[in-house]
Amino acid sequence: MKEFLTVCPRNCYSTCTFRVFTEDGKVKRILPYGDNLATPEGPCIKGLSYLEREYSPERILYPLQRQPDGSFERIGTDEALALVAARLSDARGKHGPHSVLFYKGSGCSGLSNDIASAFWRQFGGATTTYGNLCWPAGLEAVRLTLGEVKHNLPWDLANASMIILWGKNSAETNVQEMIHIEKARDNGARVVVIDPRRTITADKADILIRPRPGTDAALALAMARVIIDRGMTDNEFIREHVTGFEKFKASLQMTPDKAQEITGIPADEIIELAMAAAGAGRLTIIAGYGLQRYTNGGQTIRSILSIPVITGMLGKPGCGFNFANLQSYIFDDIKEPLSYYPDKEKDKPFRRAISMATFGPDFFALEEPAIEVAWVERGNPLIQLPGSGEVRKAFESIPFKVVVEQFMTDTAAMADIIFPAKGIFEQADVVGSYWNPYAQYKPKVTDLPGEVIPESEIYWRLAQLIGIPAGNETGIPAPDEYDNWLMERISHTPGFVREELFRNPVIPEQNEHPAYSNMKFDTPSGKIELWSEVAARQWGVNPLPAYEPPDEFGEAHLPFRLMTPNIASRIHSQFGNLEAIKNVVEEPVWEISVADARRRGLKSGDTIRIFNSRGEVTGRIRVTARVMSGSLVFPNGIWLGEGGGVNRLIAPSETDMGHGAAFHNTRADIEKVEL
Ligand SMILES: Nc1nc2c(c(=O)[nH]1)N[C@H]1C(S)=C(S)[C@@H](COP(=O)(O)OP(=O)(O)OC[C@H]3O[C@@H](n4cnc5c(=O)[nH]c(N)nc54)[C@H](O)[C@@H]3O)O[C@H]1N2
Ligand SMILES: Nc1nc2c(c(=O)[nH]1)N[C@H]1C(S)=C(S)[C@@H](COP(=O)(O)OP(=O)(O)OC[C@H]3O[C@@H](n4cnc5c(=O)[nH]c(N)nc54)[C@H](O)[C@@H]3O)O[C@H]1N2
Ligand SMILES: [Mo]
Repeated sequence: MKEFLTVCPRNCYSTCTFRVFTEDGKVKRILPYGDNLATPEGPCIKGLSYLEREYSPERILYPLQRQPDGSFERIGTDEALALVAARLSDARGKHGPHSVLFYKGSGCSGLSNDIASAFWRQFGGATTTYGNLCWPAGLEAVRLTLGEVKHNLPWDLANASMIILWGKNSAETNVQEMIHIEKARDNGARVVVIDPRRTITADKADILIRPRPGTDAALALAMARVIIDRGMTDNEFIREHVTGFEKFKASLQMTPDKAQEITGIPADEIIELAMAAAGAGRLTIIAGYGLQRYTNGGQTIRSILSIPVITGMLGKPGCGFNFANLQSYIFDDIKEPLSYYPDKEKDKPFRRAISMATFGPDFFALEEPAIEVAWVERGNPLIQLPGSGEVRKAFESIPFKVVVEQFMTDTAAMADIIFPAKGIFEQADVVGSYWNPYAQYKPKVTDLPGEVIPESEIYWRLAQLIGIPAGNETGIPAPDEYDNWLMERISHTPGFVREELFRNPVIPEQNEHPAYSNMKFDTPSGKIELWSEVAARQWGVNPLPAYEPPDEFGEAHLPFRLMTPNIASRIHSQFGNLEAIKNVVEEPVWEISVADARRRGLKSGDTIRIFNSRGEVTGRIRVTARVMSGSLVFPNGIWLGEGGGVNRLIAPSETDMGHGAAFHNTRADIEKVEL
């Protein structure tokens, strides 16, 4: 057997390194790689399922063309490329390049994705999206406060004496982090989870605090007030490194009693938590992404971040604020956050952009030219975008759609032409991470099956057909230039040795650990900004961290709030179709609290209709004490055929900063369906 070291390119914190073994050109075995200190125990169940996924009979291996009756038929690659090239040329010739929509999701990371941007630039531009479904409110909040988004090495958690997992469910979404949290506990650390749900992460913690969804800023600000009132701040740290502290202090109207009213957490628990945090000595707060997908999400993150700031728990071992660590994003084009901003002036000649969070309404508000051709890759917008009813209508209205996919997703099912997408083992690439500190090389391990060609080659061949300048210089390398292109691409980046990258994961030289230990903050004042002029100017929010109740979108009268978290067995809409996964997980169900079930006369297994002004879905319920009264919980990413489609109920709306999607503000009511 031949052995390779590779990395999982899914959109996940862990970005696990693992060893793969091939025989006769097929991957036979996957084993952990202990020398990546962040992910020493190897991949999760999804990573192990690559053995099935890459060879799944459901994988699309040939280009497919939609037939008049809606079914798909295999079509030759040359023919498919010619058809698509003709539609693209025609749209561009008649209506300009902005009549083509380029939509990319987060399905596969790596430098090769740059080739898509290069192609569309050479095409003359396109209509694209800005913002992001995932994390931009929090990224922006950290950036406004600290200048850069980074944190200590994952294994430094073992040095913490207290860890607060604030709205993060690591046991499902970052399983590798639990290794380091367990070490901290062995060393005597206290672990607190703050989450409206009792997650499986909470099962492994010492304390669970369950605020009402969307109210964490009130909790954090009350804690800050307790810390200040009791004289537990680090005054020297504040004097040296923080701006706006006096204004912040003067603004703090949030007493523990008031926070109790808002969050539902008893005032004495708030006081106790605040004092434990300030007195911890080495406090690490790990903030997840669920709690920033609200209309107040950015301000929530700024409020929580005020706690390590006023207690001086930054820049030291065992301390910090872990939201994301972008220190392995060393390659210019994948660096945050530039691609997330609608830099309208700069981008004008290249593109017209609509917000991902409000895709449906933005799409229908587009002026001339209308969209003639859509190109979708690495994403499943029909399932993952909020307001998915409008998203469906938008796609239905587009005359010609191309989707590059591995499986027949709900989005692929709407395509006119499907190009089969490469698998994890089938093209070399370089992958960064937002948690794992290593930059990693992903080698080509197996040949491409069927008639699969990677996107890089699809673009190169289309460029030939359309008459777009292609080749290494234009960023659209020919297939036999691809490896050189990748090599060159990484050679210009300082901070790591290229040859070493081919051997093992590399922590770039410029990785700062502990993060912020040089006490340089890339903010306008050069200090940590509790008061941020930029926040007020750019996003129209209070320049100080503040609590705003979450917007109810005019549906405050509906009794339930929808929570649509991520689950261990899938990455959003991926993996759920595999036998390896189906064998170990139950069908997705709607979770409802014991109290609400009793009130509505419901029991586990009943079918309910979940509805609001935007639409309805139906599903079976599970009655559980893990969910708070007033919440309904259903995982995101479930395909329509599996009973998904929850994003139909979710209003297309942006977070307070960063152009994120406020998925979790949604309210709904339920009704029992008599079968
Ligand atoms: N297995 C698996 N791993 C994944 C993913 C996946 O789909 N599956 N997705 C990856 C991606 S793209 C992302 S963005 C991350 C997300 O990783 P996480 O941030 O851990 O995941 P979420 O499920 O979005 O949210 C975390 C928790 O926030 C809680 N929450 C919701 N609202 C509130 C609130 O108002 N206050 C508080 N305190 N908590 C709240 C939810 O109950 C949930 O348990 O995970 C990555 N890793
Ligand atoms: N209601 C609700 N909705 C949410 C969220 C939520 O919390 N609640 N979370 C949001 C978040 S955090 C995120 S990140 C988004 C994720 O939403 P998306 O970015 O759409 O991600 P996935 O659902 O993982 O779909 C990725 C697709 O890419 C395909 N793919 C994999 N590899 C390749 C490749 O190499 N090439 C091509 N062309 N395709 C490939 C996969 O088969 C899969 O169908 O969803 C968001 N949607
Ligand atoms: Mo995400």
